Amino acid sequence: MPTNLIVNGTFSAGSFGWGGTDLETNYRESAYLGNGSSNRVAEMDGRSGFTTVMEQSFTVTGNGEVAGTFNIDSALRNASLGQAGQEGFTVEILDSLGGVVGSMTILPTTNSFDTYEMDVLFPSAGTYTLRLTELGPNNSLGAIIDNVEMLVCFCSGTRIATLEGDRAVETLRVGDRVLTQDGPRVLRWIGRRQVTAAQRISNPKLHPVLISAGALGSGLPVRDLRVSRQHRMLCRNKIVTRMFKQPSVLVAAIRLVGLPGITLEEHPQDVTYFHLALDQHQIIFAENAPTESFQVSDSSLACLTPDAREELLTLFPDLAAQSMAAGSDVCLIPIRARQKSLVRRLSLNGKPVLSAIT
Ligand SMILES: [Ca+2]
Ligand SMILES: [Ca+2]
Ligand SMILES: [Ca+2]
Repeated sequence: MPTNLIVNGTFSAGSFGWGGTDLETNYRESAYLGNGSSNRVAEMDGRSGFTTVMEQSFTVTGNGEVAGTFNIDSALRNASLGQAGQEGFTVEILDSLGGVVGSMTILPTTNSFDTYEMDVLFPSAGTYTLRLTELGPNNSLGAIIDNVEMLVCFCSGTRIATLEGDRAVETLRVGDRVLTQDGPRVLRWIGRRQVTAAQRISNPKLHPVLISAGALGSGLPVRDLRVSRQHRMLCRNKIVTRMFKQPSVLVAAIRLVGLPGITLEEHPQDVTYFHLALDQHQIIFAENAPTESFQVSDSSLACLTPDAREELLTLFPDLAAQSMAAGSDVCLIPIRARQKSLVRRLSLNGKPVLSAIT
């Protein structure tokens, strides 16, 4: 499912998310096109004598090249004034050094919207800028734009270890056999929650924790891994053994933030969280890093949409009955203060979350 990296590309929130000069984003479509529509749009020629530039930066994540598609709707308000084909704007997609990775010129010819599209290949993850610059007679009459989108498919969805090898989480189906630390187990339920950029802006607790490749130690995870804040990762090292008298414990991802390479990812992009439930709470492997399967608990149920919660509890009463308590049979989950204490000690000693125990 493609993710739209542009914030407020519909202008329903005025100029929110947009920067540049001489922005004109507060009028309704009918003000320009006289068609009665109350849809909010922007004009690419605010004032005569001022060149309108509209831009916003966005972050592309993933490994290697990422393919995207840029879309924009545009019409020309003064198409009947003999300036059709002269008025318009340029579109540029720039990398952080100002290099152009994609560009096009749009000169609309009618006073109704057409959709313009451009393929963009991002050479690597990073911050990019979309810039629209006014072209043509600088007379405060110009192209109207709406529905600006930079769609990127993060096909590199989190890979989960299964009996058939690593598979992108979005391709998993109920009945597939997922590898756990106790061997293969049947996947009983998959929960999916799409969080939009707007929801993330209004509730920062919806931001994922980004665990960069290798940040846990022992080369894990093998690629960047994003998990929800309360999703727990396995910690296995000598400090764990010393503190808990057992080799491994589960710690919520949010508590690991601040360790090298583990950050809260605050870019407002759409994100989809997946929950994989087996017959029991288990340790599974995401990008080869040991992590927990979905555990039915009050806090995990709170993360689900009401529909998903009802589905889970209705279809799988056993799962629901299994572990409403905070505990788990598979691995110790320390109380919050002890998790914090563990992470503090790892940080002070410069020790990774995962290390070989000899
Ligand atoms: Ca709009
Ligand atoms: Ca202008
Ligand atoms: Ca103009």
